[in-house]
Amino acid sequence: MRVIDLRSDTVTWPTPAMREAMYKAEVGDDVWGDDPTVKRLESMAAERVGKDAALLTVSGTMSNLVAVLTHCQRGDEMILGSEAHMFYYEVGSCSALGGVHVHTVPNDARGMLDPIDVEEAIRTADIHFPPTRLICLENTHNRCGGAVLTPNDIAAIAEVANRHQIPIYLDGARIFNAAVYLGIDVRELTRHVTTLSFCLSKGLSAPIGSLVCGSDEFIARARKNRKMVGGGMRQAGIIAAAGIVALETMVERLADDHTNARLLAQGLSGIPGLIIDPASVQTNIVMFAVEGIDPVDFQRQLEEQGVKMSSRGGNRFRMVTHYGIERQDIEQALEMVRQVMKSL
Ligand code: TLP
Repeated sequence: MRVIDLRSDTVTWPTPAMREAMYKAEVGDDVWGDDPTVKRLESMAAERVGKDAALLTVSGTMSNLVAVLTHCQRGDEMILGSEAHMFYYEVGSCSALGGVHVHTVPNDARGMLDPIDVEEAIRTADIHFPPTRLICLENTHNRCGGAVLTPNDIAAIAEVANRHQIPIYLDGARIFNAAVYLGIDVRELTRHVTTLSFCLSKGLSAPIGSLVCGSDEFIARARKNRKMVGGGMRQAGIIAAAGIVALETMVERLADDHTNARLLAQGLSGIPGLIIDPASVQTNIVMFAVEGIDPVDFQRQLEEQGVKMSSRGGNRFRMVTHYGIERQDIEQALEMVRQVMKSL
C-alpha cells in the first residue's frame, strides 16, 4: 500500500540531486571556518534574503533559539504571537534556556498581529517592567493554516518597531512559500525585518538545516551562541550541499504544493461532516475539523487506509502538501476520507 503522508512537509526526502551533491561535497571543519560548502550555502542564503550574512543551524527550533539568545539577555522580554510556533512547539526554549520573558499578543486568523496591540505591549521605562528587546513574526504562519503576511503587513509592524527602536525577528521557516504565493522576490518580505531564519528541511526538501540571517555583526554573535547550544558542526558541508540544491532547484516548485493544497481543500469541503473554508488555504497547509464523529477513530481509520495527517487537538486536523505528493495522491487521499467518513 502506498502511504500518503500529509503530516508535514518535514517528511520530505532529499532529491536524487541532493544525495549526489552530498556524496560529492567538499568539506572541512566548520567550527574552524574551514568548510567551503557551508560557506557557499551561507553566502547564497544571505544574498537570497537580502542580509549581510547567514549561519547554518541544525533545525528551525535551533535557529529561533540562537536568534533570541543573540537579540536578548536574561530578564528581557520579547513580543510573540499567541499562535506562534516559538510559543507552542519549541519546548519553551526561549525562557528555559534564554531566561527571556514572553509577552504574547493575539494572532488574527491570518497570523497577523495588530500593530496597536504590539505598541501597547511594548514596556515603558518603569522599575517594575522587563525591557522589551524583540518583536517576533512568523511567515507563513503554521498554526494559522500556512497564511501569508504581505510586505505591507510587515511594514506596519516595522513602523511601530522602528519608532521604539526594537528589532524584528521573523521565523520564516516557510518564507519561500509566502514569496511564491505572492509572486514576489523574498527580499520584499525580509527587508523590514532585522533578522530572520528560514528552513531547508520543510518544503525545500533538504534532509537537515535552517539558516539564521542578519548583519555581519549579529551573525558573528549568533555563531558563538550556536556553539554554546552545541550546534557547532564539523564536516557540515555534507548537509550544506543538499541545502544548496534546495535553494537552487526547489523554490519555484512550491507553487505545485499550493495548487495541490487548494485541490485538497476544495475536495474536503464537499465531504459531509468536514468543516473547512477552502478560500482560507493560501499555501501548502490545510486545516479542517470534523463534526459528528469520533476524531480519534477518524484519524486511526484513515491511517489504516494509508493516509497520514496530524492532529491539531480535539476535532481539528492538519494536512500538508509537499514534494513527493502528486495530484493523484490528493485524489486518492480524498477518496479515502470519503470512504472513512461514510463508514463512521
Ligand atoms: N514545524 C513542524 C512541527 O514542529 C509542528 C511542522 O510539522 O510544521 N517554525 C515554524 C513556523 C515551523 O513550522 C517549524 C516546524 C519550526 C519553526 C521548527 O523547525 P524544526 O522542526 O526544524 O525545528
